[in-house]
Amino acid sequence: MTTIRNILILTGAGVSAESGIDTFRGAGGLWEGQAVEDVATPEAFTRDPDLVLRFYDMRREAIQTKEPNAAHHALARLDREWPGNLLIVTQNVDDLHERAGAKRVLHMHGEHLNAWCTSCDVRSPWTGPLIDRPACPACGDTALRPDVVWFGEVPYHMEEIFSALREANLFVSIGTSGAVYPAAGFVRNARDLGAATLELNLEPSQGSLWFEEARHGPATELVPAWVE
Ligand code: BV8
Repeated sequence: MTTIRNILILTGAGVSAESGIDTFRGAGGLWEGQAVEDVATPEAFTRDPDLVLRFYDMRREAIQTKEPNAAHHALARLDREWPGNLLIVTQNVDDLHERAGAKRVLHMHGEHLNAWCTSCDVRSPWTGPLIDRPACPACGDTALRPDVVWFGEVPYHMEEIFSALREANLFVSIGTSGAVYPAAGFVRNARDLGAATLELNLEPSQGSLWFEEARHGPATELVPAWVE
């Protein structure tokens, strides 16, 4: 049994569900009846920028009223106390991992609380709406978009993520449906590279079969129990 030194944790919308942030594909659906591929794409932004900006304005405002839950706090504690390498790769664009105190966090799909200027390419912290086309803090142009990775765009931090996958002895996937790549393929990369694999999710994900172990239930129960 390899000693667990390096842990790679992948989180998805399910880790924030109990904080009141809707998941993408759960019942009730986050996407206001829109197909996610119709809103989270550069084509949608070109076709109907107001629709996309309003959608992200609504979500950016909503997350600022939400609090981290017991799963975020347990992961932050693990991050503080774990002596080996530990990396939380989140698909989420909320900041609940950080607000729970986690430090070693990478947002592979971007962050709601940043705006990205398509004119000067600078990303700036942003909490307000973008629908009124505010001026970029860096260059003054009115060319800000959500700093979020849409379908067809390249996820952030892939180099760092793959080098953490190569080092990992344990890969834990928490609260994700395994519907979106390349994140959904990480469990296979981890296995091929010799890591142990664990899924903590409300129900079996699309990738469940690839995990050596899978525990099903709410993250606020499963994650603190696993961290203990
Ligand atoms: C890329 C934006 C190239 C942010 C998102 C065909 C085959 C394979 C791939 C593709 C293909 N066709 C197209 C692709 C590529 C595409 C893709 O995967 N499409 C899918 C639809 C097939 N991927 C891309 O375009 C990506 N880019 O591939 O570039 C590349 C590749 C490698 C290296 C370099 C370049 C970019 C994808 C990013 C898209 N952006 N969001 C935003 O608006 O928020 S995706 C969106 O869905 C989220 O960001 C998230 O990442 C993703 C998955 O959602 P989940 O987080 O899993 O949430 P979901 O609701 O689905 O599931 C929640 C889970 O939680 C459920 O299982 C539920 O049971 C569980 N749960 C619920 N409550 C709880 C719970 N668990 C525990 N406790 C609870 N209480």
